[in-house]
Amino acid sequence: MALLFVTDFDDPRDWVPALKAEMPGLEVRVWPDLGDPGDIVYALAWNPKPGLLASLPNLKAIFSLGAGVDGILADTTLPADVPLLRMVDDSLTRGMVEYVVLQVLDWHRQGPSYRGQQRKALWRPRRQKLARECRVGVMGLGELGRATAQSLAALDFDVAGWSRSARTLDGVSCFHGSGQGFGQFLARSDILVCLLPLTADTAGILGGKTFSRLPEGAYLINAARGGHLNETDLLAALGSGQLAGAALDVFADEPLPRGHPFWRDPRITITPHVASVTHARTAAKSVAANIRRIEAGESLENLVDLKRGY
Ligand code: NDP
Ligand code: OXD
Repeated sequence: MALLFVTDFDDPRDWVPALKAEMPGLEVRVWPDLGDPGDIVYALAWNPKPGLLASLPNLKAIFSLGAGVDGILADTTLPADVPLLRMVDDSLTRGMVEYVVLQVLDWHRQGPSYRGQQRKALWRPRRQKLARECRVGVMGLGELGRATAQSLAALDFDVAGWSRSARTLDGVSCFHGSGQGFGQFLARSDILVCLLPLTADTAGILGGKTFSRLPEGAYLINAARGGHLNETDLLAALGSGQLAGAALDVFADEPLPRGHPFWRDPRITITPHVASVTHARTAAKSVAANIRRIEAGESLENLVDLKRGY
C-alpha cells in the first residue's frame, strides 16, 4: 500500500516523517518518483498536474493538502468514483483566525494611516471607534469562517456571517443565500472578509456589484482565492472611495507578477498566500485517521461534494 505525495509547494522532508510516524506501514512515494503506479492507493496532493491522478488505476482516495480543493477539481479527468477529502486541521483553522484577526485589528486600529504618518514623522492621533461600532461580515461559515467569526465576536466586533445554507452561531448574526440575505449582510459589513471556497457560484463574487452594496468606505479582506476577486472592479472601487482599502492574501496569478498595479497601491496590503498553511505534524494525523477509516470500511470525514465543488 503506497501513498503518493504530490506538490510543488509542501516539503516532503516535513511530510514523509510525519506520515510515517502516524502509519509506520505506509510506503510514501514523492512525485515525480511514482514507481509502479499500480501500487499507489492514496494520493495526498496540492494542484496536481491534470491527468496524473487519473493515471493511477488503484486509487482508493485523494487527500487534498489544502482546505480548498479548486486546484484538484480543475483537473477535468479526475476519477469521479474516487472520494476526495479536503484538509480540516486545527492548526490550519487557528492560522486563518490569526490572519483575519490581524488584518481586522490593523484596519480597525488604523494601522495603514499611522504607518503613513510615521513615514512623514507626523504625530497626529485620530478618533478611534470601539470594536462594537465596527461591523464585520464573514463570507463563508465553514471550518475557517465559523472560528474566525467567533474570535472576532469575542473581541467585541459586531459580526455577521453568510453561508449557502442557514446556519446559527453564538454571538454572530447569520445570513444565507444569494437573495435578500446577501444584500442585508453586505449592507452591514464595514469590513468584508472572504473565506468562501472557489466554485462556479462564488467565482468573481468580490466584484463591482457586491462592492456597491457595502457601506461607503468599506474594507475588504480576501484570504480565500484570487478567483473570487474581480481585480479591475477592486481598483475602480478604491478609486471611487466605495472601498477604502484591502488586504489580499490570494491572487488570480500567483506569485503576483512584479509589474502588477496592486504592489504599488498604498491602499492594498499584500501577503503571499500565507494566511494559513497546513502543518505536516498535525495534518498527517487527520490523513492517517481517514486512511484507517477507509481500511476499516467506515464512513469518511471531510468528504468533498463534487457537485457543490466544496
Ligand atoms: P468549508 O467548506 O468548511 O466552508 C465553506 C463555507 O462557504 C460554508 O459555510 C458554505 O456554506 C459557504 N459557501 C459555499 N458556497 C457558497 C455560496 N455559493 N454562497 C454562500 N456561501 C457559500 O471551507 P473552509 O472554511 O475550510 O475553507 C474556506 C476556503 O478558505 C477554502 O476553500 C480555501 O479556498 C480558503 N483557504 C485559504 C487559505 C489561505 O492561506 N489563503 C488557507 C486555507 C483555506 P454552507 O455552510 O451552507 O455549506
Ligand atoms: C488551502 C490553502 O486551501 O492553503 O488550504 O490555500
